[in-house]
Amino acid sequence: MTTAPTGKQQQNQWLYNADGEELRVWIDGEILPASQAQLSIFDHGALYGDGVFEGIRAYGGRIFQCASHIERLFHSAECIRLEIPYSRGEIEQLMRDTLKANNLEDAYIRLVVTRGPGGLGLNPFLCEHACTYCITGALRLYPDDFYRKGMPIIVAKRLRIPIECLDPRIKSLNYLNNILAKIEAIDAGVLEAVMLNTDGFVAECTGDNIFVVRDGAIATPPGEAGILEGVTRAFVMSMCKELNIPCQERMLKLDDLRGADEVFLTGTAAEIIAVSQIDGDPVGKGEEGPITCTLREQFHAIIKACAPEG
Ligand code: PXG
Repeated sequence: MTTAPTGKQQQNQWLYNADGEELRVWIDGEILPASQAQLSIFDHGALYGDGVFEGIRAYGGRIFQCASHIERLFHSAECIRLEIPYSRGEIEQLMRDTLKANNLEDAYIRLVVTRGPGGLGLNPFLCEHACTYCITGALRLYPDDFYRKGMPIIVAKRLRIPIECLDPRIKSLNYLNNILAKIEAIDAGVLEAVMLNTDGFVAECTGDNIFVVRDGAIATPPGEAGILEGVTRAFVMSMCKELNIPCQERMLKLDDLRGADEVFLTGTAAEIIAVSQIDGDPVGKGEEGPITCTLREQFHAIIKACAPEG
């Protein structure tokens, strides 16, 4: 039985390192102790969820798929007509500077760009300037057990927001759609929920993409299903190509999940993790299957082999 950390303990994980020293964050060009960094209460990121973000990992001092994350950040910003006040190169540098300020090599990086301080009123163009900040800290993964045994999930009643309303390809600060599905998962005693789109097709989980394996072939929903096109998802698809495992993007029904030999999730935090049960029913043999295991081991081998950058 794993005891879930309290909110305070979770917050402390981002405020202090393992030695009890306060972590530093980068905010609008300054590096400050986390407790001293401030965001205005008038920031439209806080008032309206108006902003974009990225969740990124560093392994052995190397920022994993750095260019893809930066590209997605700029794409998300462009979609909401938010101008990021830094170049792609400056964004990469500020992440490196934050890691360095905290002496971190294996870390989670949260990069946020908000619309910035403005008045009460939706107009984003009245905001003074975008606010950019970067938090780095220790990793927060699913319990170790889950990687060996697989993780139970549920099917959320909450549907993924349609592309026409708010394209899930935009990684915005508006995560309530996912949070409401996550609450369903927690209420059901599990950590993740798969969400369907309004046409009844499988979209994704609240913070992870989903893959099914049947008869040795892999499939995952396409962008048009209403998903965040995950960086880990793209990496896994390229790994499949290398390993000669057929992998296609196609629309999936719930029955494709229920009748699968294996189901696994991918995400920056989760990496690759098997699904053992859906709504209490076992997937395949109810444990991590051979293809998920191969991909997970290959993923770790690649990450380990990444030589630290100079
Ligand atoms: N779908 C959604 C809705 C996500 O938020 C993914 C898929 C996987 O994408 P990546 O690019 O990470 O492979 C995500 C990513 C967190 C956290 O703090 C969530 C994500 C990533 C990192 C941290 O819960 N979600």
